[in-house]
Amino acid sequence: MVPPHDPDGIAQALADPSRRSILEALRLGRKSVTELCELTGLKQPNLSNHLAKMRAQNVVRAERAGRFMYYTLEAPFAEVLLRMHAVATLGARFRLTDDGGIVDGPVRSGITHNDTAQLASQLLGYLLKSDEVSCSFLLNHMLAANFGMAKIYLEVFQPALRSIGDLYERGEVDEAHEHVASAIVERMMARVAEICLPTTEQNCHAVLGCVAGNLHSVGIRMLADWLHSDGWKVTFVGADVPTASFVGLVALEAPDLVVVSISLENQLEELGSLLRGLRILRDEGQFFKTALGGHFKVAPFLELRHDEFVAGDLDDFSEQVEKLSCGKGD
Ligand code: B12
Repeated sequence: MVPPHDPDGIAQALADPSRRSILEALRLGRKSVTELCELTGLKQPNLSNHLAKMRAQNVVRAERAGRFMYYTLEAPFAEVLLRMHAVATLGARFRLTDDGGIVDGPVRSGITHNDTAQLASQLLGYLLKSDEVSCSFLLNHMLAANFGMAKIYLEVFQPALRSIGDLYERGEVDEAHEHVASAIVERMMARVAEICLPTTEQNCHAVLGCVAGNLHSVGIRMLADWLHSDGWKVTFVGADVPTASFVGLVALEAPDLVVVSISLENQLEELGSLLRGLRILRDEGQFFKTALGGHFKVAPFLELRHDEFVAGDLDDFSEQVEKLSCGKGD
């Protein structure tokens, strides 16, 4: 009997250009045989032959709807492997032009520059058009050019999102576009985090979340991804965390570091309550530091204790984290 998600099946499919083109087409979603013929350029008997083999190996799944048979990618890891393959062979089919377009072409490396300011402005253009496919090609380019996580996050994603904020302030972009842009960037970040895996283990644990009322989760997600890639154990709680349950989670998980993001002045009161709750845990014997940051600069409003610190962006945060020692309570 064929085991579920036969790894040899997906390896064989990746090694075969025809099967790979079928899988690439299926990444776009469920497809009929006719659609697959059009997308791959394969003749139907040849296509059906490949589909039958990949079906037997549980690489693809078939389901009938009315008169038609539809195919989908079966193994979740097929998607991950395909992405890695796409990065490795980037540009074989598509290339991005410097002015932001995508053209078909046999050029291996599409973008002819690695200037992050220019890449950020290209990304901004795609985000404003809700063009996730072009965003994805842009990310492929950066991964193929071996940009690290910090460079992609700080020099490309962050400035593009901040430009969206400037446009919002001038009334040129609305909340819906802000939502679309941050959702696309979050999905791109998930791809980066999947590739930038930790190479060491730090024996350090961080809990990260936004203070109650703060919906801006992208920035703190960047910190979480960076900590994870640096070997930390990470508990990411996300946006708008109710204060009592934030404190409850910290009590339960006993981390070395608690990271809190705040974006607007009206969240200061909740931040005050959260800090009080965390200080009680410390007074009761838990050892951890608290880092504060985000769009709203808390420094003039809160008096911080020796075990609490404020940082700016990811660069500043990572510098301060490098100096921490875990598990010692100092
Ligand atoms: C996307 C976005 C949203 C999205 C957020 C979705 C999501 N899933 O995150 C949505 C649509 C929900 C939103 C809502 C609002 N937003 Co908004 N938003 C933005 C935008 C465009 C991008 C935010 C972002 O992701 N930036 C990129 C990340 C990487 O940068 P970052 O968040 O600054 O994070 C970095 C550092 O701050 C730091 N950091 C972050 N957290 C922490 C924590 C610690 C401990 C440390 C050390 C560091 C740290 O490290 C990060 C990485 O370097 C900004 C514009 C901007 N200038 O950033 C406005 C912006 C933050 N929003 C703003 C406003 C006013 C709002 C709204 C009130 C109205 C609106 N625009 O819809 C609501 C309020 C929501 C709420 N209650 O929190 C203002 C805030 C102004 C202010 N501080 O007074 C901004 C600056 C836009 C503007 N110019 O007017 N927003």
